[in-house]
Order: sequence, then C-alpha cells, then structure tokens
Amino acid sequence: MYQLYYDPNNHYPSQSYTPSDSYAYPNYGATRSEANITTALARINGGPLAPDIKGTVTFKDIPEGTMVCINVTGLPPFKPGTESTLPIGPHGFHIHENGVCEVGDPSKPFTAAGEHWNPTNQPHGNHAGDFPVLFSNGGRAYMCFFTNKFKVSDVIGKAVIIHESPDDYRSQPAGNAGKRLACGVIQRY
Ligand SMILES: [Cu+2]
Repeated sequence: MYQLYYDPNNHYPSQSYTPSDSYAYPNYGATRSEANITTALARINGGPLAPDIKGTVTFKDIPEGTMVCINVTGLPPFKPGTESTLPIGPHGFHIHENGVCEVGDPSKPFTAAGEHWNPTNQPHGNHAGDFPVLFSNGGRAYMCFFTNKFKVSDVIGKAVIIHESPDDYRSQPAGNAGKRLACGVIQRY
C-alpha cells in the first residue's frame, strides 16, 4: 500500500509506504521508494538566440507514469506574431531524439538534437515528447506536469529543447514552434 502526497520541499508527489513494505526491502532501509524510484535531470542552457536562458528539467518516476518539472529563467520578452512572423512566446517545449546540444549554425541552433522523440510513430500533438508550452513570467517559467507516455529510463540520453514560438500541436512534424532557443541533455540523477 502506498499513497501519493505532495512534498513542498521538492515539488514532486512522493510515495510513502506502510511498515510492512519497508520490511520487505531491508537492503534499502526504511522505504521501498529509495530502492526503485528513478530520476533524471537536464541542465538547460540558452544558445546564441537566447543566451540568458538557464534552468533545469527534472524527471521522476511515480506510480502510473512520470512527473516532469521545469524551472527556467532568462526567457525572452513576449512579442506577438504578425502575418509574416511567428510570435515569441509562449515557448514550445519538447523532448528531441538526440542527446546532443551542440549549437551548430548560430542562426539555426541545436539542429543536432534531431527531430521530436516519437517512439510510437504518432502524429505531432501526440508524440511521447510533446510537452505543454512554457509561459514566461518576467523571463521565468516554472511548471510541473504528469505524463504516462514514458518512464524516466526511456528518456535518458535524449534532449529537451525550448523553442522561440508556441507549439500549435497540429503542424507536422514539429508544431511550427520556430527556432531552438535552449537545449539540455537528460541525464541520470
Ligand atoms: Cu522541439
């Protein structure tokens, strides 16, 4: 038996177990959660188009899926779109298939991260790595959400990308989210 509760110190739902559960996992001390919860971290850094972006994305296995939290600062100011330009913000946010954050062409950064991670060959809008957009609050975005489309171990070694423009969740293959502002490789943590 376990229950979910909200831990104000680390912002994740966590698990607590009855004494009988901890007794069954003596090698791991008091709680089973220490034995089998998997976490990952990506350190996000802005590229040449938005060098001030800095932050982290954390991933944590929880019952039925994964909790993802992002905390970034340095996002550019919002700018509405025109007939010929995409808006700046809210920002498309995805997992891309290659864990490579080399800048490459500074006018079109981070292409080495590849396309969206899409392990089940879904249309865009339903990729496993399609995430909610980021809303800037004076440059900062802080968001947690739940997904059941992957477990933490599935995404180690892939990249998270923050885009300049919002994801429309329908244009193929990438939601017309514009240039890539920031990148981070997902690592075991
Ligand atoms: Cu993307």
